[in-house]
Amino acid sequence: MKTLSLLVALLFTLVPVLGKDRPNVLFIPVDDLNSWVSHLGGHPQTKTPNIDRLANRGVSFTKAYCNAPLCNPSRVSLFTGLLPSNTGVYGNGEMMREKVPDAVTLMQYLRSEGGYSVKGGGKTFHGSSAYDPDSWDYYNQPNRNRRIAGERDAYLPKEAWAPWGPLDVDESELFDVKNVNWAISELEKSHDKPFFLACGFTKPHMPWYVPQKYFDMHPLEGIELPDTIDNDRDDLPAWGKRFAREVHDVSGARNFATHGEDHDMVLKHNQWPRAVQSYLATISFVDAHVGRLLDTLDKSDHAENTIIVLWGDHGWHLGEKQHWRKHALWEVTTRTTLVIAGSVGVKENQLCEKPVSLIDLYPTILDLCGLPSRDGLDGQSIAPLLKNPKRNWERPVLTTFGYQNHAIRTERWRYIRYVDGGEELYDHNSDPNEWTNLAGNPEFTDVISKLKQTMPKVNRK
Ligand SMILES: [Ca+2]
Repeated sequence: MKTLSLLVALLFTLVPVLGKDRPNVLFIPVDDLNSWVSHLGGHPQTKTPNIDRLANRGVSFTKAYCNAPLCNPSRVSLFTGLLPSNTGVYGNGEMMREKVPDAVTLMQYLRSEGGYSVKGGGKTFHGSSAYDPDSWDYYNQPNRNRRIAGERDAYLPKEAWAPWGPLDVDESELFDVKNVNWAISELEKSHDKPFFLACGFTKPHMPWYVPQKYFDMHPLEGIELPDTIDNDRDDLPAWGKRFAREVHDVSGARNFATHGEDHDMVLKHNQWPRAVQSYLATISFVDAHVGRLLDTLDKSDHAENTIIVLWGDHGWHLGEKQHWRKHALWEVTTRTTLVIAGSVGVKENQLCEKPVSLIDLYPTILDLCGLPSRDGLDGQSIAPLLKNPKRNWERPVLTTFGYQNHAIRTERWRYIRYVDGGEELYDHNSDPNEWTNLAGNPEFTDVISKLKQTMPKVNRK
């Protein structure tokens, strides 16, 4: 009798993580979203009430970093659970299945081991990898309406780099809105299996063309510019200067602003406030449609049993270090937004200040879904931080950009080492903007040699 009651008790313990009772996952990748969400304070004028209310329901990470500061390597790394130094995917040109043909993506694992239905739409992987047939049961890719083209300010001369401005269009015509509409239709259905639903936003990636109402939320007058100093690049080693100057696509350096450096062009045509306004407007556009997803989920049958994970794929500069876009290894390039909510036992309304990485998402989701951990993943589940955001957590975070260029971030330090041996060291206790490179200072030799030990020993070509 005693054995029987033990068996019954054991069954009840196991039931919540079996089959249909596993939690669903609503996965929200946001392209090129840095830390400019209101509750992280990345910019004082950003308005993201919906991402903030998601954060109120869970844990938001103040030190969340990408695995690579570029779409394709960042996403391949996240979805395979392998660091760029192990995938060999460093740029936007490499195909995931050519580099790591046997990788088992997060979606494949959820389907085979957890019985999940796995559907995605919009921008999840970069480019054609989105259609990776092994990764999805269904993929939604709305038509892009090529007739919708934004118009930059009419007074600008032809050579000005300024892909931003208000759009005169019904927003239901926009790609991200169409994709959210599809994800909403999925959330409104009942499902006979647990689901993993990825609804990936293509914004706030450039161009920053969104309807006027989002620009109206951020009046141009009084727009605050990021903190910068004029000579910030002087103490960078050669590769740091190169990353600051050029858009470096690993397959070959190139500068999108063909008539000069991005920052010079922005200054020349007085576009800095306009650019900041446009990025803020585009973030508010995304936030509004994240709100529609959350509203739908709240009203659905899945409200109580769905984990929500919202993440940006890397950071973005708007003039810090006189740099624009991503493609570098600094705080602003590598830091992103990461919010996890909706799982049983996750603390509500918490900011976690421990450094974490997008490489940790794969094992974390397995953990939250009650699946066995998988051997060979490079990340580590951060579920313990979701339950206790202040617990001890000393795990240096690695970001890689191109072959053998790495940055290590701990709670206090950022250490960068480039392929030619060039180094940068920043002390975030005294220099949160990373204005002073301490790498040449003998006082910090020991700090550097300790941080250096955490760099990858193997770098796949
Ligand atoms: Ca500097």
